Amino acid sequence: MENIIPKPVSLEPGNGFFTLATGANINISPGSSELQSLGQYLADRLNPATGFGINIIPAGGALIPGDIYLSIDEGDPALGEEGYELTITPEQVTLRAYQPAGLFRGVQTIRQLLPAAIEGASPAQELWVIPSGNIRDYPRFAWRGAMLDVSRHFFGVIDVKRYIDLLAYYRMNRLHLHLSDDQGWRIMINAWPKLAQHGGSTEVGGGAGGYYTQTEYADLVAYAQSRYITIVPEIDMPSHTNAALASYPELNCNDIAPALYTGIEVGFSSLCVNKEITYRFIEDVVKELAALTPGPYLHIGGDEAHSTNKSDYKRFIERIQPIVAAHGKQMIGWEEIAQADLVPDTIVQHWFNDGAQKAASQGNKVIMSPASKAYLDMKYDDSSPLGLNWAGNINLQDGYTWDPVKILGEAPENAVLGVEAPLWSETLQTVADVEYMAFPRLPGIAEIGWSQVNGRAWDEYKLRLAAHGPRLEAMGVNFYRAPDVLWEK
Ligand code: NGO
Repeated sequence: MENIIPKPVSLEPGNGFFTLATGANINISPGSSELQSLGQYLADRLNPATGFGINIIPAGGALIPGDIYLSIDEGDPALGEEGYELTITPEQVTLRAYQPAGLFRGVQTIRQLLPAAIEGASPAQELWVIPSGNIRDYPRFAWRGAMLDVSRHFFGVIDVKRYIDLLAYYRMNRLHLHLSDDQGWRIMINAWPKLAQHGGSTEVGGGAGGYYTQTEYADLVAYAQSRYITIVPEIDMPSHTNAALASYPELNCNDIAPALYTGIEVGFSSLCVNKEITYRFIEDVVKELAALTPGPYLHIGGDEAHSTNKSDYKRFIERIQPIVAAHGKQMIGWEEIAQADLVPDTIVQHWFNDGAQKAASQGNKVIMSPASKAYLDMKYDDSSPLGLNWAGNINLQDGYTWDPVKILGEAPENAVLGVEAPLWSETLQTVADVEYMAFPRLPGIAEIGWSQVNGRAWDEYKLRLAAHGPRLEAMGVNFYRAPDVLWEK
């Protein structure tokens, strides 16, 4: 019971065990289609390894021994959107929440309380027991995210769905997709089809690249939604735009399209900020992307505009802000955007300078992704075969032992919306590469985002993490077996 990640707010062990056995059902109340899907999600996690064929039924009057109960009836509003209460007795497993999202987070805790073999893909010989006890749990921060760079190397729908499932297991709730950069444009925009067709046709190292059709993107969004994860799309501008500039000559100040780019330098490209067509282009892109994105956020990048002068940059950001708002979205940008005059609801993402601190002092909300702690693409140590090291190496302890509200200096703590772990893919070509860099650092970031700061310590966390080795193995995750953790077998 002690090995849950992220660590729950409160946990009281009880006496005895609940045993999941053949014939068990998942009872839902109310019997809505949303809870039916949620129950099915849990059954789909339990059925392969147990072979039980667990079904979903609407909860009746008397409690059935051996069953699991998921309920939002008379849920406690104090649990908030994502909190839950889990009671395990030898007779039943009862999960209650105020909202379905809370049930979904609690379902992850049920998974983690079962033996690690529950994550296996085929029936295993195991006694499927859950220790008795009570858990009451809710997140510290509203924003617990990961970012995947699908531009430097392209990752298809199946790969992204797998990443979504792993985020869900650690109760994260945002996936930021870095959909465009110098090396590739990864989403079809019908008004400007060459962005994807030409701008998406390669990647770092010269491989074939790729892009999501709008149908594929919508499928990803829906898949994430079924895991109560919000997709945050990013189109980077005015820099990191070579793929777009290469696709349409008119976006360049000199009307000449540059060649596609497959290296890893940053900051050399810029949209032509003094041409009106640039803003028509952005208007079209934002319009289509906003229509495809049910989540409230749209990220416009804004980082490292080294080839745009400061006053042009400022005017540019101030012109983009109302475009995003006009399409009903809340704008997010990397912290460089704090040089511009921001409207109060623009969110600023910290990575490497003091822009977020300035924005927070002015009343804007910030997301914390400090490069030296939260960048999953930094090497673990000098011997890491993948990754970059411009922000230093980040071993597991460095990646775990920081507090998002302590990074901002004098800025108010309540400005911090939460945390996000970016994974830039300059050096990552396959899902195995992605997993190797994300695991096991990502669960640490998930815990920083979810768990209360009191009671968190590396020495205790690393024991819990050790117990996740067999779970990650059962899921087939290619994780880095860091030598500072005594991985359980
Ligand atoms: C920087 C840069 C990205 C790189 C990344 C590599 C930001 C916000 N912009 O982070 O283009 O891929 O570092 O670590």
